[in-house]
Parts: sequence; C-alpha cells; structure tokens
Amino acid sequence: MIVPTVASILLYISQLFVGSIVRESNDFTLPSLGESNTSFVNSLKLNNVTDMKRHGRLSKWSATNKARFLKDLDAGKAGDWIVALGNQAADTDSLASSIAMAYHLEHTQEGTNAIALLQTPRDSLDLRPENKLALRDAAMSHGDHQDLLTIDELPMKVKRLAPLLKGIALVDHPEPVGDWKLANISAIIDHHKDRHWGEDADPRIIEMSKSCSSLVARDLMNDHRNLQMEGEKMPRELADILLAAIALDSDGLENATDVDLSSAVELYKYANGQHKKFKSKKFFKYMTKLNRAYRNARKDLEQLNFLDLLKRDYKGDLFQPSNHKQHRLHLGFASIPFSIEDQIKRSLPSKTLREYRAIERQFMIDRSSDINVIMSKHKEKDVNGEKVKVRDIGVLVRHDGRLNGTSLAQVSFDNIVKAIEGNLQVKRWNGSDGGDDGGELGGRRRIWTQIGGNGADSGGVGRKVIRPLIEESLRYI
Ligand SMILES: [Mn+2]
Repeated sequence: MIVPTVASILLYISQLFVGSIVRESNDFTLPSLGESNTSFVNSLKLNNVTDMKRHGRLSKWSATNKARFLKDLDAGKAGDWIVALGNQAADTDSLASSIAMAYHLEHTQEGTNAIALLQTPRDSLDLRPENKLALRDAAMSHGDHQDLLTIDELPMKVKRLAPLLKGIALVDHPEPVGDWKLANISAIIDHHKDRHWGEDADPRIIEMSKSCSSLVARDLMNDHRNLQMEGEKMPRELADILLAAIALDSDGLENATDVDLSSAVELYKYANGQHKKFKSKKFFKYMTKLNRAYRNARKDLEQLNFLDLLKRDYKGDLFQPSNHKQHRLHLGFASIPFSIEDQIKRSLPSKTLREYRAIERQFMIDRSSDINVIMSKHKEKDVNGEKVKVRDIGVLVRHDGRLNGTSLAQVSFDNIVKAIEGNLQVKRWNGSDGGDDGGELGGRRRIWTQIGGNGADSGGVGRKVIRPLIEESLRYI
C-alpha cells in the first residue's frame, strides 16, 4: 500500500501550508478533566483471579509492548508498527478485539510489531464498569491501567502519527475516524456494514456476527494453532476477555450467530484446559453466568456524575462541510442512559440547566468539539402506568472553536434545528429550568423530547438515524 501512504503524507503536508486552516489542537488528545468519580463493581470471582495484585501474562505482554512502542516512536521508528484500533465508544467488544488483534498480528505475522491503542483516555477507562471488570478478570493492571496504551498517552497528534505508521488495524468499526484516515489500513476485522475502506487489507474480514471478538478470536485461534505446536501459548487471559465480550454481545449466546458460538466454544476450551472433556451443559451455564455478571456491572452507573456520563459513551469526529474547504468541524455525540432531568438532578450541586450546560461547554472545549449532541434514552411510565422508552436530544453549538465567529455557528445551529424539527417527531423539552434553556443571549442550544407512536416505536430514533441527519444538515453552512 505504497500509493495511499504517499498520498496521505502529501495531504498532510499540503494541509500544513494552507494558511486558512483553523487550528486544530487536541483533536483527539484529551486533557484530564479531573478525578473521576468511578463506580466500584463488586468483585465477581468468575475466574480464578482472586489476587488483586497478580498481573497475568497478557498484562506483561501488553506493558512490554507499550514500552517498546513508545521507545520506537521516540527513535523515529513509527514505521515498524501497526496500531490496532477499536471504535470510539470503547465498549467491551472493542476493548477485547483491539487487544486480541494486536496480539494476533504480532504473533502470527512474521516480523510484525502491533499494539492496541484504546480510544478512551486513561482516566475514563473505568467509566465503563463492565470494562473494568473485564480487565480485572483478565488479570490486567488495576486502577491505573498502566499496561494499556490510551489515546491521551500518544506523544504526538494523530494527524502526525497516522501517516508515519506501517498501518492501522481496524476492529469493531469499518472506517477510520478523523485523522486516522491518513494511515495505511493494514487489517480490518469487523461486524458492521462494509464501508469499503482498506480493500487490500490483510486480513480483511467483515461478517455480521454479534460480536467482533468472535471474528478476531476465530482468526487468531486458526493461525495460532501452528504457533502452539512450537510452544508459544496464547495467554489464557486473552481468552477470558474475548469470552466476556462474546457473552455480553450475544446475551450469553442466546442470540449468537454460528461464529459467536464456535469461537466461544474454542475459547472456553482454551481457558479451561484443553485436556479436560468439553461439557456443553457446563459451557452454556458458564456463558449465561458471564453474561449476567457483565450485564449487572454495565448497569451499575449510579456513582457516575454528569461529566462521567458524557465521557463514558462519546463519539467525536471531524466533519468537512462541502462549501467550506478550510473549515472542518468537530461533531460529537454522547449517549447517556438517563433522562436530561435525571442528569441534572442526580449529580449537579445546584441542579440547574445552566450548570448542566456549563459543564457540557467545558467538556466541549477540552475535547475541541464544536457541536455536541446528547442523546438520552430512558424509561418513563405512561398514562396507563406502563413503562415506555423515551429519548431526549440535546444540541449545543459553540462559536469560539473552529466555527469561528457567530454567523457560521448560527447557520449550523439553525440547520440542525430545521433538520430535527422537520424530520423527527419531537417537541421542545420542558424541563426544570423553564424549557428552552434559560434564554441566555446567543446560546445556540436546544433540547427536544422525541414523541413516537405506541409500542416498539415509542422511543423515537437513535444515533444511527440522527447522526446522518445532522451531518446532512451541516453539509452546506
Ligand atoms: Mn462490536
């Protein structure tokens, strides 16, 4: 893949000399937003990992690899490395897939150096309690997560690093995000719709399984069998973390595809000693138990405050409007499983919408985000006392970032309002602060509640519909 690499370097160089480009500091490097109020999951001793201090083989491999990678970057040898990337939401599937993918490439492709890069800043890793549990069960480093490489630890911007790398390996998403587009794509294993990136990547596997981890595991275990004969054994902790992801994504295999099932069987055998006879009843029971434990962990968000919730499931990307070649926007989407009213009442000291917006605005400044959309999904009781799903959509547009000056920001905001009010069944949110966001002058922000029909449709539409709708509305600003 020499041609795209050269092209991306040229693109990068040309951007340097475009004087009008708006400064894009910290696009994907994330300053610490202070200590997180993380929740502590009750230790579930699903495996034999009872000693908190014991780090497993996977942890040691990962820590050594991280040190080597950072040293090589320093020495100008980024071109020796493939970086395995999961998606930005960084769920357990992405976590497990990216670690396994790096291990896979490094151990089965001759002379390859590969490392997993988590798209979550280190201080946010524990904001997904199920990931915290998965890392703990895989005997990874606790609390500080020093054995993992996170996006905030990169010594240079993605824009600079991406074209220097040998390549990236995409797992659990089919298309590179933001400046990762400047990198050569060495491998893709994913279970989303094919977006035709990296057509000559190797491996390039896109199949509609429940869990991407199942696909990575299948490829890894196939290739790994040969290595095992030579005495190189895969750490069992890797099997544990992949099993956790598969259990979660397939409801304990109740909704599994063939590859989810077959990979889970192989991983289970591996984790429990291949000499033992495989008992299917025991296996299914184990997967059910695993699913239940991780599901309970995932729900345990009570101790997360509003800022934690914002950070927890946030996807930001640079967006290029067609009529402003020199302007790119950073458009971010956060999904929060509480109503906006709940988000305000449960953790904010003064419990006001104004305070809520102030925190959101500061978060946007820290992430260099120009437009922020908060999708919140929750359940409410309807007039008949039945629980129905409700979604709120909150939008906030800043004018002091890349949307420099108020007119671009205003046009962006007006377009988004038109798109949402013209295409979705919504009503203005009428919350604790008197509805439409306090009336502060020049505040380009609004919250809506989606109104749907009865039954399955009552919850309105989610990020998959709203994101393209908003992007389309920003195509000409
Ligand atoms: Mn996935």
